[in-house]
Formats: sequence, structure tokens, C-alpha cells
Amino acid sequence: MQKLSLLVKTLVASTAGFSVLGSMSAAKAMSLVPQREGEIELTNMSCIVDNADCINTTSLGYTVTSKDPVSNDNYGFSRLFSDKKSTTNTWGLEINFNQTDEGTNPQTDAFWFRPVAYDNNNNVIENGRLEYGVFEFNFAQTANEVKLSFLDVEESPFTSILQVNGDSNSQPIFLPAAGDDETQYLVLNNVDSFVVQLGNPGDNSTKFSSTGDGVNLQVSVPEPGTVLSIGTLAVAGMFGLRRKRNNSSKTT
Ligand SMILES: [Ca+2]
Ligand SMILES: [Ca+2]
Ligand SMILES: [Ca+2]
Repeated sequence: MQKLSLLVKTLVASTAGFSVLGSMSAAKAMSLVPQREGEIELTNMSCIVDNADCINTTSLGYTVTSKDPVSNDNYGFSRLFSDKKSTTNTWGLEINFNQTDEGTNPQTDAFWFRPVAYDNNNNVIENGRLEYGVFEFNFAQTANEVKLSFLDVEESPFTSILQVNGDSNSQPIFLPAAGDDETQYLVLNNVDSFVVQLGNPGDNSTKFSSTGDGVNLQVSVPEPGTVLSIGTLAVAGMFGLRRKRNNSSKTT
């Protein structure tokens, strides 16, 4: 619980500026979003796209499971894509990503996780352009530090971390509302898994009753090389301290 209150503080800092990046700033971040467009292969659903466009994330050290959004009876299991803004995409028979989305547009040409909402009859909403869904990310090894970037949270309290490391007692961490297409950051430590809700559908929205509040996500970790060098420095520092102590004990 102590850890969670720390996380909330981090989150509040994120709205004020970049201070949230404090612990990550020394380390170069490595994106865990596949660096190509396609559908993320989920553990509990098969891809609707061709095999060549179905992206298995196991080699990136994590898997993704779609979760039934229990807080909204009108929606079923969402799918997840890796998408960049500058290209139009047609996935399956129903999903059309435009160069300019009705509401959620990353400013950079980077790859983002992009959820696609489905109703209970397995039909996509808004031709696949309602970025809403609940997903569980599971890491093969505990991640010391995971940085989440949320794009375009304009309504609160909906987009959130619902659970960390399977702790059913944890309280959701809600992201505050920010401006159109703004990015907010959240850092989680010692992560085996987390459940994230992205976006809020229109029938639950007071602000965007027709389109809902669509949200995209990036997940990154410090580059392994960076962690190693910091670790090496820390060890060197410890040895330096010991040597000094040894020296001082010899001279006295
Ligand atoms: Ca695209
Ligand atoms: Ca928007
Ligand atoms: Ca949208």
C-alpha cells in the first residue's frame, strides 16, 4: 500500500511537468511497443488480421491479455494494435484507422498501443476508432521500472491502472484529465503485471457522449545497458567507500 501512495504522488507530479521522469531521466528508455504496425497477439483471443500482421510479444518479454470491462456492460473484450499516426490502416473487415483520428492523435510518428473497442455482439465501435479497452500486461521477469505514457486522457476518473502484480486489494490509480492530445506519464516499480484501462466509451461519458474518450498507451523500460552501467557505478562507489575505510583504519 505504501508503494501505491508513492505512485499516486508520482502521478500528480506528472500533470505539473516532467518531474515524474526523475528516476527514469538518467536512463534511456526502450519502448516495449512493437516497432511495426499490426495486431498484438493476445493470450485469450486470436488475431483477426493475417498471420504476418499478428505480432507475438513474447520475445519482448511480456504478454497481453484482454479483460472484460466489468465496469461497462455494453462492451466486450477489446483488441490491441500497434499503430502510428502517419499511415492509414485497414484491419479485418471492420477496422479503419485514418491518418487523422476524430479525437486521439499522437504528435509524433512513434508507435503506440491502440485499443479497439468491441460491443457484446463482437462488433467494433466507430469503425475501430474508439480507443477503449482493459488489458493485463504480464512480464516474464520482474521489471524494476516501467514507464507508461498515456496519450489523450481528457476525462477522469476512467483511464487507470486497475491492478498491480495481481493485488486485488489495490485501489485504482486514475489519471487526471488533461488537454487534447497531451501525454501523461506514470512510473511503476517492481512490476510483474499490471491491468490498465484505456479510455472511456461514449455511453459512459458526459464530455464526449458520441465518441467517448479514446486513449493510446506506450510502455517502456530503461535500456538494459543503462541499468548495467548505473549498477557498475554503484558497485564501484561501494568499493571506493570500503577502501577509504580500510585506509583510515590503517592510519589510525
Ligand atoms: Ca496507422
Ligand atoms: Ca482528444
Ligand atoms: Ca478515436
